[in-house]
Amino acid sequence: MEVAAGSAKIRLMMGDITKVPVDVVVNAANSDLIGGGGVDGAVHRAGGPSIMLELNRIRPVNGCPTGGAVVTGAGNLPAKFVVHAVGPIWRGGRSGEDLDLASAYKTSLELASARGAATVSFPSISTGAYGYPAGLAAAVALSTVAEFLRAGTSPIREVVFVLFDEGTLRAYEKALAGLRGGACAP
Ligand code: AR6
Repeated sequence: MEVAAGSAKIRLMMGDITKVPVDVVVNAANSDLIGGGGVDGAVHRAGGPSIMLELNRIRPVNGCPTGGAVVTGAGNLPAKFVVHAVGPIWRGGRSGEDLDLASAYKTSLELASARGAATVSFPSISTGAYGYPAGLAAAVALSTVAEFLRAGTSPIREVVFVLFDEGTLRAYEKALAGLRGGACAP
């Protein structure tokens, strides 16, 4: 499934994000940037040790705050760069999780744009170990990406969400269909 956002497009697919060739792969990292399970584990396994070596050099003293991100090379991944984005841990929805999640996407898109990326892939940040409900996360993810692309200030031509399982893909399809609905002029 794909939709236009300004002169760019947003595409959804099911798969393993480490296997999809793009300019920039976004990883769902933690504040300590020390690797982990889920996408983070897969990115470091497939990308090889150079990614962690680079993180060890650039890691901020207090880690990377929730909603923030850092960039490294992509090692053996079929990409030029990896953006390591820190999504929020779900705490029930009243702790600003939506703003933090939107910030993780926006910061990633800004960093990818600054590297001249034409294509960017995202996993479903925060909906695995961090427990963010997929339907709510999908709405935040897609509206944030669509707004960014519609502004037309970035070299990014395509954002692809690489979703790992059927349920997450369905949640994003539903949210993307909602996004396509009519818009009201201000
Ligand atoms: N490709 C695409 N999506 C994947 C892949 C893959 N190879 N592997 C898992 N997913 P998670 P989070 C999906 O837990 O919730 C890590 O330990 C997964 O099914 O990777 O942001 C970090 O180090 C789910 O739909 O990220 C952090 O400590 C989605 O990716 C913490 O987990 C996100 O799941 C971050 O938790």
